[in-house]
Amino acid sequence: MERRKFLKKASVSGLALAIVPAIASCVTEGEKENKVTATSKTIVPVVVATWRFHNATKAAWEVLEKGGESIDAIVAGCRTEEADLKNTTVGNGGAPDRDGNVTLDACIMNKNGGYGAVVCMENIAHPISVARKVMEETPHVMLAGKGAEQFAVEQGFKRENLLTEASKKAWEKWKVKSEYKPIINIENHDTIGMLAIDKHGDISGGCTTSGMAYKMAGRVGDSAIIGSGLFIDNKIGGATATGMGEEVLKTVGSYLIVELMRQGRTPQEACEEGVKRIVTSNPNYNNFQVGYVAINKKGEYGCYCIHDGFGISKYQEGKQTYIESGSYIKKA
Ligand code: SD4
Repeated sequence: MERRKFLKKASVSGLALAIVPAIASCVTEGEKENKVTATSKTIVPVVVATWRFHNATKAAWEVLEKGGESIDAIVAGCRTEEADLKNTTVGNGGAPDRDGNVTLDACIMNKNGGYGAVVCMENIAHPISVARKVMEETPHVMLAGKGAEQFAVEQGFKRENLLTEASKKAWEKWKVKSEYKPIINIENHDTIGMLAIDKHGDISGGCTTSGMAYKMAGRVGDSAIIGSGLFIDNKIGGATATGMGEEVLKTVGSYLIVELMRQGRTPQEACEEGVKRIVTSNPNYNNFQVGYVAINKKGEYGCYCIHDGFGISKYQEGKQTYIESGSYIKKA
């Protein structure tokens, strides 16, 4: 993640501490006349993602721009990041667990509240697409481990080795000096959580990750768990998370944020409250990172993370307005 300029948003008091990387998120929205903050009835397609995943948000945006559905935009966006070998926390090229196996978690939610997920799945490069198949082709909502892999193969997905040479080398280096303990790395959070509204005003979301680097074998984080890494209520909005999954799971973060929006909070206020819950209950919060991104039915969005410096900046690239939050901000 590269340092970016940002416009600082008001921070929640008590959270304004840190010096460490904040989340960056990236939004693609319609052109100026259709401001995302519009309260008119105009439906404005919007896609928002954790971190600065331009290629992914662009891929999602291309679907929305052509009038496509939000669920297809989510799949296109998430697949782009899963295929990126340079991203070592999502899909192919993801960092392995402490035994050297790459295990992936992903989930998806559609406009009807449908949910599909895979957890701890190996050897399949596009867990977001397998999660969609679970949602659409099975009577279940979640498949784990070997069962998920077997289902994926039955559905025509290819088995492949997801451990790249670079990830293998990094893991081998880690093994030597780590005493074989899973690490909490506050800088290593590039999970993609993505939320989109299409021209019909329908919201979908997806979240995909290889999870915490060098985690214990069998560890599952928040990303594939409904209400934690992702939650969508098409009447209200959606939220998604990145960072230390254990903390998001304990506070059912994305569900909390959507419920707060239901009670009238803006996406920004709801994200801040989601982070505040974690900070107030865990005195150790300086040692991990959690960030949320949320969107409501009007297309308003917000984002916040544990460490300070989480603001939103806009910039123009061609006809597109991009919006992203600051990362790596040091509070003076
Ligand atoms: C997890 N939330 O497995 C994920 C990790 C993450 O960027 O966000 N990585 O806990």
